[in-house]
Amino acid sequence: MKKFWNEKFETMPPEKMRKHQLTCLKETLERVNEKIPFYRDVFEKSGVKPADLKSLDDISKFPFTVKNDLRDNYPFGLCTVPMSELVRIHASSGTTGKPITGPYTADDMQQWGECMARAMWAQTVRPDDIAQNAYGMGLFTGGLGFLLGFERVGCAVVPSGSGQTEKQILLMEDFGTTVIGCTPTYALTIAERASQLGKDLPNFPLRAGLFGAEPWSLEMKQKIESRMGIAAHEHYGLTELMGPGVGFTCEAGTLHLNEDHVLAEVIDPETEEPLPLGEKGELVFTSLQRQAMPMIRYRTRDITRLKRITCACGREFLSMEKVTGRSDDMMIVSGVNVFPSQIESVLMEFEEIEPQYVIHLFKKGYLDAISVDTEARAEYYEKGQGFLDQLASRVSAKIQSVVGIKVPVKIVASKEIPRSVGKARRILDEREESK
Ligand code: DLL
Repeated sequence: MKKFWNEKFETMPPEKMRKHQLTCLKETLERVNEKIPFYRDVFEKSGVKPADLKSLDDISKFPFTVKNDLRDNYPFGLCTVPMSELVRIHASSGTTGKPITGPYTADDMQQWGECMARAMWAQTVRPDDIAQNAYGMGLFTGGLGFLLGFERVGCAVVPSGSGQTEKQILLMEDFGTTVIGCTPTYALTIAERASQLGKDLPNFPLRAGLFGAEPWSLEMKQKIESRMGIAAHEHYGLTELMGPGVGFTCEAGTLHLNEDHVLAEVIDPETEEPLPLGEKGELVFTSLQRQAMPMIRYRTRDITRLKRITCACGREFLSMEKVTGRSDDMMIVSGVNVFPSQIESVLMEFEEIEPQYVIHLFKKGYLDAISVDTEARAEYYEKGQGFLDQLASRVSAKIQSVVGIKVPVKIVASKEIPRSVGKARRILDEREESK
């Protein structure tokens, strides 16, 4: 059995990869400049033209693209091809305004399937697997992106979609599902329902989970692994780039980027200056092969660092640290920057706490303040309110020691926090109401 899905690209030495990236980048810049008035205008305003790109580092001379540019050019203003060449259009819902469109040509679909198959192969998915695809099927890129990858690898896909949790468990048991794909929070929802139904997931044939689409801490990963009795693998991606398929963890647990398809940079979100490898900042991507809607220096708002390591898996692809949060999820509380992922890591350390939480963000005078609601594991409620209050203050003290500020914690009733079938909504922004 082959070790890599695409050995040539996955193990390409960095120097050779850079040459490949440069060729693709030049071609992409020329194409967007010729076909898309938006790019032509912003390049002109910044005083650059595609011919100025002599080396990969010259990308820093080009302007960024941000979500609002996609909204302003909604729905197809950033497309380089006529509508007749599109074969699929996805969209991300977002929380405000119009969606972000993700159009694909037939070639883009090929590329997407290739990127997904590489990831799945690295994550031990093989043709004899029965793969339950519990990502949302529809406009969201998760479901249909995973379908494409599973089919490319050649496994039997069960397109269950998200939701109908009891049905998911029944299918897993009856079909002998070996691999599941869904968001990490949905995995927890499934595990919880299974245990309520008296079903012992670790004794099912299920052995691997392909999780992504939202931040999740390492502690949450361990919880999922033990509750489901599986190895959890990670997928990273975004609608603007192709959906899932941008980054994936290998057998050694490193998150690699499909570097022949995306050029990654990390910038300081304040100064917008590129940061050296290893420094933490905002991830910026440029599409290298995308036909329908290539992105130039797209600011993801995701916070991470990039690293060039020698990975035990043999892949040469650049690696990226787990995304700990989005800059727009960062809360500033009493002058301290707080990410939901920090709170999550603390909560998950407590054996008594159920991996469910929401953060209330509200106004206290002129300042932003937060409080956390979480649940105890079912059996601890029997110990009475005194125990729960004491547990809440222990959690609060631990958060203070990690984050540096006092955050009130409340242990709410069991199952009070809404369970998610897709991406969890962790922050409840109540600042308008509390003014
Ligand atoms: O979430 C694509 C996807 C589907 C990725 C399935 C993985 C699996 P969007 O809905 O456009 O696309 O959301 C993209 O989700 O900018 C990150 O903030 C977040 N995100 C995605 N994967 C991860 C991850 C899909 N593994 C946005 N860790 C991205 C942390 C993630 N955040």
